[in-house]
Formats: sequence, structure tokens, C-alpha cells
Amino acid sequence: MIRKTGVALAIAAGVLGVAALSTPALAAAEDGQPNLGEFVLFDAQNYAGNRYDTNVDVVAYTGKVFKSAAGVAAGAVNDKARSIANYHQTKYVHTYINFGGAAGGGGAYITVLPYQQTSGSLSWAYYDLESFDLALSGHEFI
Ligand SMILES: [Ca+2]
Repeated sequence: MIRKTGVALAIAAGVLGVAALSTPALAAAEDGQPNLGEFVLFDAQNYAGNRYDTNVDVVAYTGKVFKSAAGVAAGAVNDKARSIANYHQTKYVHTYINFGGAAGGGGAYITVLPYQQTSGSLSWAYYDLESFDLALSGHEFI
């Protein structure tokens, strides 16, 4: 297992192409719709395909499913994410190859900035996960 605690994924800021955010009166998690306060994983690059949207820490994606924009279940999340975006306006997200439930996470992770923020090679959204492609297994809000 690769252990690079603290390593930040250094890829080009992938802020282009993120769909416009809608803010319905009732913003539900795990409904296939990105909403403020949620961390969203997509099963295709460039924020395309099906989504897994959640507003809580998830130690393991086992049992979690992507949903279409219409809210229809569309496949397992674990090790299947290909792009990500953080719609939480104040919290960072660390998303891991192997979270494992350890405090502070257990393995290599991507640092995801709060909604619409970028800093150097870090961003609130990554359209391509490079070495983390098809490998994410959990996340925590920081
Ligand atoms: Ca949602």
C-alpha cells in the first residue's frame, strides 16, 4: 500500500466545465444533484456521468452508489470515481485511496479546497484524478 500521508495531488486546477450549481430549496444528499455543502464524486472525467453527493464524512465507499441526475442508482462508488468537486463553501476535503477509518486518514489523499477556491496546484475541483483515478475509497471534511 502506498503511504504518502500529507501528499497533495498536484494537477492542473480543473475548474472548467463544472456544471452550474443549482440550489433547490431542499438540498438532499445522495440524490445525484450537487448542492452547496456537499462533496461530489463523478464516475466520468470532466464532471460528467453519474454522481455521488454527500455532506458527511464517509470512511469507506463500500455500499455507496452513484446516481444519475434523475436520482437513479447507477453503480458502485468505491474505486470508480474519475473526477471530483467540493461544493462546501468553508470546509476542505481530503479524499483517500485508503481511508481505513483512521483518524486523519490512513493513506495518500487529494486535498480539495472549499467551493470555487484555487491555490497553486490545488483546486476545489479536479476534472482528472491522474494517479488517483479509479482508486478513491473514502473522504473526510476538514
Ligand atoms: Ca445533493
